[in-house]
Amino acid sequence: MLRKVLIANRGEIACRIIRTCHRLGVATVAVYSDADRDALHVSLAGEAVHIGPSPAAESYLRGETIIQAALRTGANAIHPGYGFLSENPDFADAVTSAGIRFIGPSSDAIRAMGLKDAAKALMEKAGVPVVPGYHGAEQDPDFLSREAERIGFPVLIKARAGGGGKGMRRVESAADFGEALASAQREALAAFGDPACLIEKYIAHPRHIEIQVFGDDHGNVVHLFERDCSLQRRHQKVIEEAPAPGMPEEMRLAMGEAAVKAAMAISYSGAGTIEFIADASDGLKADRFWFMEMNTRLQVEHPVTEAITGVDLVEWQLRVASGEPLPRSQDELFISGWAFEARLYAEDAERGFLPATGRLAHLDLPEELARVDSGVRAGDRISPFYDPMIAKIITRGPDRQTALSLLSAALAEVRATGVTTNAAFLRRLTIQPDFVEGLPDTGLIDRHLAELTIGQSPSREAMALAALKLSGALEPKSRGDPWDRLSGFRLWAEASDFVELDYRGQHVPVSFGSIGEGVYAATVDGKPVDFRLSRLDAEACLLEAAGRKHRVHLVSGERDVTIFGDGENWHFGLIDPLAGEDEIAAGSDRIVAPMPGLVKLLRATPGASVTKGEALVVMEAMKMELTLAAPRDGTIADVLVSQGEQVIEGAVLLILEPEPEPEPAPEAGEPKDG
Ligand code: MV4
Repeated sequence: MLRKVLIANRGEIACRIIRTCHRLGVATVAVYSDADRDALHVSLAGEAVHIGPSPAAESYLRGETIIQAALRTGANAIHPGYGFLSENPDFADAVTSAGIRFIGPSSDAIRAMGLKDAAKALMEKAGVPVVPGYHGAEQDPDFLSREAERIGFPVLIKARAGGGGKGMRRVESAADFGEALASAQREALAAFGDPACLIEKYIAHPRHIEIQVFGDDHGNVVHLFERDCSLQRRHQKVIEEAPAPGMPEEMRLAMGEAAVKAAMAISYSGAGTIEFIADASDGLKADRFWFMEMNTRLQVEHPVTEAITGVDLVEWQLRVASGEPLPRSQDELFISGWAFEARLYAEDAERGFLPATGRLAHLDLPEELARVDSGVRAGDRISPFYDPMIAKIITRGPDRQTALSLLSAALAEVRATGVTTNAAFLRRLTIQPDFVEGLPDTGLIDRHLAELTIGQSPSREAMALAALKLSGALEPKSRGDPWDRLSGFRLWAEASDFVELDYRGQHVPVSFGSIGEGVYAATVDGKPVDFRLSRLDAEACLLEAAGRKHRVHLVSGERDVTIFGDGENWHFGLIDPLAGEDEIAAGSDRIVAPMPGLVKLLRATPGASVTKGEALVVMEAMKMELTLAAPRDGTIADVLVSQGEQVIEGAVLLILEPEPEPEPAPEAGEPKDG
């Protein structure tokens, strides 16, 4: 077995790999950048080596630095995870040349699958079904146009170096072909430095179905069935599942066989995925799937395969890398049950899935209902340097409906504050009727975007509850009812209290009081509500309103509270009754973001003196750069953002010390500081 493994990655995948290593008694070495000094993967590993500044290009992509770290710590293998250097054949070669095992396929296998046209030609030769099309090197427009005619319209033009949909053009008729080709080639050249394109028959109702394969160094290859990744948005996978709904057994056999053939053709060793596109216009059919590409790494969504097969794929990677044969033969592999994975991201679905950054003040993940693969914990920062994934939530059940209900329940238990997440968006997806029916498709999210991204508004009862919490009315007191200082003996008139809430920039006046044991009456924005409240634990209570009980959680900061209930969450701030006047007086004391965007440069530290017009912040918003300057001479009192942070419109970025009272003019002739 491998003695010590260096994990050339970060986040959840580094943590996930470390856990399997430790279970098998293999020592681990983590690597980390400046931003990851206190990251979870660093604290889990046996030892850790600093490899450079925060940008990936200066740390996690520095192959030589990482190899040096392995040599220095005596690691005899490197696991690349996914992304970063995982599919870089030169890195695989450099690792091997340094006398270290690369936990992955040979560099030849990585190279063979790197260029999409060459990979397709190779697969076609190996007898794997490939989408009808032209995958050759000839790029003459007239020639390609004739090829398009031969294939039959509509066709899809794709960049040979592409992926992720860049440089793709659908062409309906011969008349449009020339222009579409020229534009695809320009885009491909700009994006990949390679203008070459291939032409394919256009599949109008595609499903993305991929097969997990595994090879060893003894010529064995098996497959571990399929994953359906059709639920995507802008080529980003959102929820994956295994097996694929509606897949006939005959098609499963044919796809598995094709995938094994593909891996055999390149003597594949280790974990890999063969990505197929299936035409689902008439249901899934055994003769309507085609090879798209091969990913020569462990994938993000590998846990759904683990959930239905009972195999630890990282364990298999380690065993195969140490020269062992595959632990199981094809006859010993079965699908058992159904599994889903949802990708929990720091992003704001309602604002066009804008990545969110900041400090995760509070983080509860549903460990009892699901397998949770995460690389962060409460208190960590989601930085702009890396993928903003918070966790993968994986559920398994005996059947699809059970696994999906579990996913829905698990997502409703996600409670994060400080950073906006897509948890509510994901949960709405789990109850979307077409998806529940087992009809995932690549266009589903876009077709239902509004209903999936726009959340329910908070009920008036929820607003009243927020007001109670923010006023301190729910805090335990040393005497009387420990839960509620307002309950019991006081009369409504006496107990009445008032706060003004901030909900998404709107001011909501709330007055409230207790009219009995756990019974409240309130006026929210002028409208009366009444409700009952009973406490469940430190954070949770039951809110009974209009004859229905809702389990809600309250997570509060110093002057704000987030209410989690019904799978949704709402954030409320407390408006300081004096702030209005302050704000006017302090108008020129604050530097505010004029639009949502990224803080690219920050030239301000508390205590520094600034002069009027001095550039303090550079923001990037909608591809434009915007410089925010000091509105007057003064001293910086507070810096409320950090470089790389994403901010909303109106966010206060910097505060200046209040302007001093005018001082008497200095005497003439008094020396002045330069
Ligand atoms: C296609 C296609 C239709 N016809 N190829 C998108 C990214 C790349 N990996 C392959 N993609 C597609 N290739 C042919 N010949 C439609 C897509 C496609 C897609 C595929 C899988 C999952 C989601 C998708 C979303 C849009 C387009």
